[in-house]
Amino acid sequence: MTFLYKGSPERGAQWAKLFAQKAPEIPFHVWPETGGDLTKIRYLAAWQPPEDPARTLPNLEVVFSVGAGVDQFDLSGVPAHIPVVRMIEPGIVEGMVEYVTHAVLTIHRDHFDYHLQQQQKTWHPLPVRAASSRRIGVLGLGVLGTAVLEQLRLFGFACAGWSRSGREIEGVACYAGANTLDAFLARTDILICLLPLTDATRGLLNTALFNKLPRGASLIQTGRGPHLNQDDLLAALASGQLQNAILDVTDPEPLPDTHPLWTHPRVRITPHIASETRPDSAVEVVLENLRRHREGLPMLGQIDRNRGY
Ligand code: NDP
Ligand code: OXD
Repeated sequence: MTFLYKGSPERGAQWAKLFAQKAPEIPFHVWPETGGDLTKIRYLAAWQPPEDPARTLPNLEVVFSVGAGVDQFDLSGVPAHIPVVRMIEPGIVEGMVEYVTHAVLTIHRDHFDYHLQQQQKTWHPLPVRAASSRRIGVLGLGVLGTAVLEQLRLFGFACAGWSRSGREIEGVACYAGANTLDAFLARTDILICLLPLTDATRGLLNTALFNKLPRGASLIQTGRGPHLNQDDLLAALASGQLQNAILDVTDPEPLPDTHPLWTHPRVRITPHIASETRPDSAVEVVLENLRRHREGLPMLGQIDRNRGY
């Protein structure tokens, strides 16, 4: 029951150390070192599996994504009977809550304007708006969207979220399904994207959607680059339909040097760091999932391959 890690070698070394401490009975290898006999590999944790996994790792039983999303996986090469498990662990959640809270407060407390003022040596206080008058809307009410809203609610923001099937979150107006999207957008001043990337969500952040937001709304994009039509974003910023955008993900990553988003005064870009899997808590979750798998129980974060998330 050998475990193979295929990702950054530095993180692999951390996982190896944690496995040696917490589960010394499980042989653990960090790709491209595999222990020699690929038929012994039962479990794979990867950002991207090796090519043709069914042939390369013929006795594979579970594929773990080292990230919360699985859109980067080419699942066509992973046989249908093999469960694919995404990462749900406290480190990813805490990181995302911090990032989005910081981004919301940056917009809410007018830091885009004050940054421009500073460049012009201008001292011009703007009116401070009550959090209760600022309407936050989160696309995606999963593990991350829910945690973000639970934090933002504490500041007093008017909070709402949108998902496919609906949720109940205290103090948050929850919208469910495509036919509620327009009403959700119409009441959203700061829109946060925390959707998985699927055929249904690719390109969702486009001109048609921006036009349904109140004029002067802002975008925080922490999903996946291909959710956003970047030309449409530039047009919405130019027309004033959108006021600010904070992008943690782009398409491609990184953007080419000449891309206008890099230097746009109303855009902040970070290099896909909103949150990161934390090896110590991730290994705990993976070990719990290995136990569940051995006992025939459902694993935490097991995705529905038909739904794509
Ligand atoms: P979950 O699977 O827990 O939640 C996904 C949510 O999106 C669910 O509420 C789901 O609805 C909703 N959803 C999916 N498809 C649709 C659709 N077509 N229409 C409406 N709602 C939809 O995911 P997480 O919260 O854990 O993560 C969300 C995403 O965040 C990841 O997939 C990844 O893209 C991104 N991410 C980005 C990181 C970064 O550093 N920038 C780090 C980690 C994650 P329902 O509840 O009905 O199923
Ligand atoms: C993830 C990510 O999905 O880092 O975890 O984006």
